[in-house]
Amino acid sequence: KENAALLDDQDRALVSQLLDLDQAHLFERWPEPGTDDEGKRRMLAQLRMLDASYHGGIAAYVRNARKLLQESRDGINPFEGYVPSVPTGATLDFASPEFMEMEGEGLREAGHAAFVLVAGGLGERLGYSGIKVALPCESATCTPFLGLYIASILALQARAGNGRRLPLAIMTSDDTHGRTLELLRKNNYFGMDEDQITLLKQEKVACLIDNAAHLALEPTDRFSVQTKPHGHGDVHMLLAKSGLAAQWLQSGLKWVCFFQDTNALVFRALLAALGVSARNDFDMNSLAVPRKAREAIGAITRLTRPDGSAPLTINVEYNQLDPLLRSTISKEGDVNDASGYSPFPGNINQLVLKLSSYVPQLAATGGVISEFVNPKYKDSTKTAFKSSTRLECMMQDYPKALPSSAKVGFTTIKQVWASYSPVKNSPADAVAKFKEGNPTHSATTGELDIYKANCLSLAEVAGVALPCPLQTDIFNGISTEVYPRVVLSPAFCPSLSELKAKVAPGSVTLAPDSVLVLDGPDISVRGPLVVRGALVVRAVAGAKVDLGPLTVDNAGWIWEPLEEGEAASEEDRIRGFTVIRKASMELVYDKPGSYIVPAPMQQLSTGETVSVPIAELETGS
Ligand code: UGB
Repeated sequence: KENAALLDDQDRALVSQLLDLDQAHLFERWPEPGTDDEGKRRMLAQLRMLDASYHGGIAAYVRNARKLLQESRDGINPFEGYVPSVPTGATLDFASPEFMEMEGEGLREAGHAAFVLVAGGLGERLGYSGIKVALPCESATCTPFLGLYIASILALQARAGNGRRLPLAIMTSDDTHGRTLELLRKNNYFGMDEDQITLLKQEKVACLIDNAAHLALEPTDRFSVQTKPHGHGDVHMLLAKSGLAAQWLQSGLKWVCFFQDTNALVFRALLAALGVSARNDFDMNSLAVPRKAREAIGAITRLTRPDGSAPLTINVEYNQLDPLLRSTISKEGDVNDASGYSPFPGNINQLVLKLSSYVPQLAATGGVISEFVNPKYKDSTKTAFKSSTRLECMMQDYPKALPSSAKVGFTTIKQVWASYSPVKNSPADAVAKFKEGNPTHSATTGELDIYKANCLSLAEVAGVALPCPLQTDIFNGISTEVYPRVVLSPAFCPSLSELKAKVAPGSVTLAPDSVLVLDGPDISVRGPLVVRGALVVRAVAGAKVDLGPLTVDNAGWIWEPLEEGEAASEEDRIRGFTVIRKASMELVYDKPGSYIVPAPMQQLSTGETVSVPIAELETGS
């Protein structure tokens, strides 16, 4: 009351609402007027922001929190009364005729797609001080994840050839917004038009200190409410609120593809998923991977009432799946079937949604996604928390808001290496996972799996014989096979069918520790191309490069394991290696034209065909 003069009408209404919600403790430590007024104003501004950014305001947040905290305390199973079964969807073998067919269909649909990257997470688990999308996805070209994603979208845009610019929305948060913008600006938006990209910033939500949903104050600042991220589910609310999804639909787009911040392989499988979505007219389609029973990855599950009504196809987190199965259809719980895998596909949170059903759904719900709370209790009485908690939401829970007539499916690519290797875990956590025999989802494997996927793709569609045995190494305690360091840029081949068309069968031979970078939309390999060492070919659009018989033999680049405690950049340290560039052949074509490599001597002078004397471009260090 003494501080009432600091409040305008809006503040007054909000504060009185908070008092009604039993939140008086927020203001109890306010000193008398004239002392720390700046702090009080700061807190009022924060409360206004928290009120405005949550659907229904702070009052709705506290009410929802009380309900969910009560359910959590009562041990209510959110899937109570449901019977699980395996949903319908497509299971594809990478590079199989069916995969290629779906990819072809997806490529046609990609010209009508918008893309959404959720990048609000700071990635505490990884222990990297920067934003994750700025991390180089591999160390051969050092392309940041964000650069890779934008290049992938631009390559699809170029192939679609319908003159349409494919929009990209990036969800950021206070933790990532400024640095994401800076990364984009510094790199000239990685070649995309600035107005093709929309940044949507999610706000955090207030932390809660107890089952009565009292809001938490920062321990070191009595004028600041403690906040934490609300989860990637916010993306739907932001797409609704900004009107962006509606705008996309209006402009004639058909699909919206969601993806996470550090899976460099996502675009390898996304086209096939788009094809499956179009073929089945799916309202929602989740990319999935085979999942080992009890593996710590959500399972895509069909849930119905015992009489088969109210079907819902949804991600069930792994810790909820086992008890659900035990209490319904399987006494053994979450077990592998004859294939050696769980019959339930593993969710990797790469989603394709149909805009014509998504937009009306957003309009009806405001994009609000069902929430959950995960308090860590001090003891079994569940009366006190170890630390503050908050409500969270996940983007894959979108189907909970859909009518039961909606078509929700999945697309599993049987080969995990072809579609999923995110960078999520710190070296310490990764090595622990490695010792348990689980995928490490580390910066080490995130990079090495790119080379593996490229090598195996070349083997699948271009009959390239891979070195045998492969090199093996130990990086950050993770012992692994290392494939030749092949980087095929999105501009070179945004689809597997294009790779097949560009690389002649059996035309490439790679030494175990070789490096091959192909970056340019008009490069093709006739061969025989033999790489012992490092070869980098870069060509701008319109530079038609025909790689003919060529043997590259140089000292190459070495992926050198780091010793424990050895000084290194943070990026190298989380990978466990550093790259020593000894020598490479670099062929750079920065002007349109036709280039034959190696250049026939008679074409060296002038004319339409330009040639490059390779020996002069050999570099060494
Ligand atoms: N993210 C945001 O943009 N905002 C947020 O508030 C939080 C995250 P995590 P998570 O790939 O195996 C997901 O933390 O949530 C972004 C699925 O829920 O990497 O633990 C963040 O920047 C799970 O079902 O993953 O688990 C990142 O891009 C499973 O599929 C993305 O959201 C799991 O991923 C994911 O955030 C997986």
